[in-house]
Amino acid sequence: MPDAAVETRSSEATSGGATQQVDVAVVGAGFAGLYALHRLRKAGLSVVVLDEAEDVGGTWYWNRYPGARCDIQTVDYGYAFDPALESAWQWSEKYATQPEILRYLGFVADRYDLRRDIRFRTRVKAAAWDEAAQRWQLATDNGPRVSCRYYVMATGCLSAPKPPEIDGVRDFKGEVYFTGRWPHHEVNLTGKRVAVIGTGSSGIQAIPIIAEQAAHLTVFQRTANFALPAHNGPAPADRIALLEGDRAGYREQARWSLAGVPWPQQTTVSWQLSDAERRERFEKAWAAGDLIYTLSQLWADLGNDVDGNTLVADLIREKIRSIVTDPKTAATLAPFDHPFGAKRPCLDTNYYATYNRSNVTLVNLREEPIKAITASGIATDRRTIDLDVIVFATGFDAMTGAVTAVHPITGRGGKEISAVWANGPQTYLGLTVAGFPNLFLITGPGSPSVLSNMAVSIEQHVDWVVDRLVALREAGFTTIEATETAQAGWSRHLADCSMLTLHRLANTWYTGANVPGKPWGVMPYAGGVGPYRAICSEVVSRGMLGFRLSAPDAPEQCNDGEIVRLQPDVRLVLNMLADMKLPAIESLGAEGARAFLTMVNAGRPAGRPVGEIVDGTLTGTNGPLPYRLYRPATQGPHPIVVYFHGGGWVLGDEQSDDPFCRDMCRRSGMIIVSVGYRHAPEHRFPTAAEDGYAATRWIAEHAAELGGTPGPVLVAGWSAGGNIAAVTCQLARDRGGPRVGGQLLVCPVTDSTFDRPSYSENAEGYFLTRALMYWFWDIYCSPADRTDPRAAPLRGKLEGLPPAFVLTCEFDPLRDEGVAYAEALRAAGVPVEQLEARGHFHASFTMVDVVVTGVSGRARMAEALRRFAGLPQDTGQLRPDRNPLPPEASAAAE
Ligand code: NA7
Repeated sequence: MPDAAVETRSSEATSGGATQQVDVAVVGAGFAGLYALHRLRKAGLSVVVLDEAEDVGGTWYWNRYPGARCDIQTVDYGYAFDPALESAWQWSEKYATQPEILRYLGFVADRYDLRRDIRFRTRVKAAAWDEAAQRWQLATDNGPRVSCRYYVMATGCLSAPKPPEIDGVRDFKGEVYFTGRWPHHEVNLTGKRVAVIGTGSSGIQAIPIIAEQAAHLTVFQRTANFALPAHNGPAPADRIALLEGDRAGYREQARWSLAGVPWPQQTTVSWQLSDAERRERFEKAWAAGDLIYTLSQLWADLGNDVDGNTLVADLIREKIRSIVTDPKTAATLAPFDHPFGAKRPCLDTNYYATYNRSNVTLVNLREEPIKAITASGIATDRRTIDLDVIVFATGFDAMTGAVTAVHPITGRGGKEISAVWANGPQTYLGLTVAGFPNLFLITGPGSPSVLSNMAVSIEQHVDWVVDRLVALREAGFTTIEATETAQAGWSRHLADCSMLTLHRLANTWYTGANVPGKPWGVMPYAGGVGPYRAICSEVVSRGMLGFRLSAPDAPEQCNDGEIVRLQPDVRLVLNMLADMKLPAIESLGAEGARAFLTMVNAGRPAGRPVGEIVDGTLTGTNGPLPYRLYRPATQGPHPIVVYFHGGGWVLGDEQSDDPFCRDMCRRSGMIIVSVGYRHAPEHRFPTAAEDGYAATRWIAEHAAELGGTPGPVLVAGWSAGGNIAAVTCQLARDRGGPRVGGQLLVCPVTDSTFDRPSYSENAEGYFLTRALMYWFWDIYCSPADRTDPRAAPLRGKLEGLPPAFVLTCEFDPLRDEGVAYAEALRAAGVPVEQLEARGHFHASFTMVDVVVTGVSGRARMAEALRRFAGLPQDTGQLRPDRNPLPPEASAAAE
């Protein structure tokens, strides 16, 4: 058996005395390294590629286990930089086998005459930045050392196999194989007793084939994984027709898509579909046999919401039960501890049906862990299984292993990258690392990489890097290095992006959780291929933002800063609004602005279902006011929250914050009564404030009729509605009731001056503009009245008010007056919880259906409401995002 996880394969040849001098050294001759070589050469740079394999192929050179195939359709899985190459190569199947992919990469190497610059059978033993020479010096185990100006790690994300982590492997007298280092000679398993440990993609592809050969196969499963049938065969005619109809357009669409495959963005959410419609969509996806299609095309909330995800997970579990005949085995195979897609799902051929064979046994390691590997087999804590062969399909030290575990990389000041990354990888754009000048990572941690079609991401990375090297040369610079500021900003952006997905809810190699002791964090960029591409371009258009460029005898250029400070979905929303070139709301007049808001709201999907929605009328000071009541699905009576919508006292109505009211109702388990208070200019100050107070009093008095619990009501509001909620608390205190148990103020208007910094910093570009706020104030309230605490509650007496939760957003003109109100309340002895939401804008938290990254803030608001009402904290049943988030993920949204 091999001595360790990795088969010994390189000879320790002596290094030659000479040093090979090149502009660029690339490690790895797989998809990335080959394209890098081609582009760099075309750019007139001298290049050497180093690879310890005997030939090209990278990951596809080593992963030769039975059944190894790609799981992105071949129509999408290949180079797209040269249409002539595309026409010259014909894939034989929908999903190509490893030998065919290897042939393809060999074909590419021949076509562009790449092998002449590749040193095979050559492992880089160490790479060090030579400060004096401003070059990288590489020690190799075969042939001369290499000195290069630029060092490119094209080492792949899944190329460093992880050790077996099970005692006794060395004692086993039979054969041991690792899927990631499968021998190049034929492995004959016929008639043998074989074990496969691991049921990730590699195990799931290999198991059905091994079962056909082995006398008996025992599969050791630690985590049941989701697998979909590949339905391999000829490439689907519709995709081929799409590609051939407009090849350039198809490829371009892939480049700007979310996952690197040109599927449109799904906008229908699960609750807009009936059970039958969802099933129909699911069956279509099951028949299509396509991971990206299934992950992206069923319904929009599948990938970012646990409830939306559970709907598809249940349907897959149903399929598993229908295929596997033994109910206990079916139950063991049904994934239960992570959302579908949170861990990389697999594409299989006959995987589940394999367990119906009489020569296959499934061992559930969650019930009977392996005690040790012995000389004759595997001992669990219940039995001993005699074996001839053990196959480890236990995966990789993904994303970082290919950089840190391959050879020491020493940057500025003698710092090693493995030490710098001790608490998790730090990169800028996933492409560069501060302190490591002229080092580039292709599909490194922090890039879309494994959450995308690698072929598309690799081309984008290589193009970006080579274009930068050419630009550097033209500008006379020789060194490029990311700044610490840019890198720290990128780490925050990565964590923000991870809130768009459910990857944080699974123990997976995406987060490092598969390697004992590895720091936790979603490593790939989850914001999507298209947005990532746009960001990389923006770095360039903003003068190489976040990079330090230098040359021995030239002044340094450093345009420092963070490329993305907004939350990723906020960025998309604001970009979309900017692209629409809408007229300024204040230019439309009150009626026009109202019509505009109605039109926008009509285009949004209906909010999530709640137990019941009742429209009614309450009695205000001068007559009836409409309200809309949202009742939870749980047994009442429930505490009541009186809610005031946003809209600058001019726009909106009791229905306009519908998605937010539904969300708060579901999360808090309380009745939300949204009040249709009167608006300016028809009803100027203090009508809205007085209506708010009167409505609260009426609702408190009629709580029992509304299904509410007796006792204090709570108030809540967003923007101008936050102003009304705050004012209502003051009026209720001063006018002898009703009793208010707490106030939730979301981006509230609290003052009537415009000189706080947020009014200038966020004056425009973030949806709520300074000009719009001026307009609202002018319509609502004459200057003489603006010091009245009913207009500017910050100017009122704050002692004796109910506890508050105050949420402010970084990119909101109202930010600082919200913060000021929270501070003033606290100074007045009022208990205050404050959330200053980083990267968010004025509408982030009410745009429930669009701004997914607001989820943890909304969960905290609901918790505050429950606390105000004296309810026990959420037991996990009320929240749509009810899986516990790792603390890092919760913190990320703030
Ligand atoms: P994966 O997806 O990391 O799968 C590895 C499997 O091995 C997985 O089921 C692991 O269980 C299991 N495993 C890992 N270590 C152990 C130990 N010590 N004991 C028992 N079981 C273990 O790697 P693959 O090679 O299958 O696929 C990698 C990617 O390549 C794939 O996602 C595609 O993108 C292509 P766990 O889930 O960690 O409990």
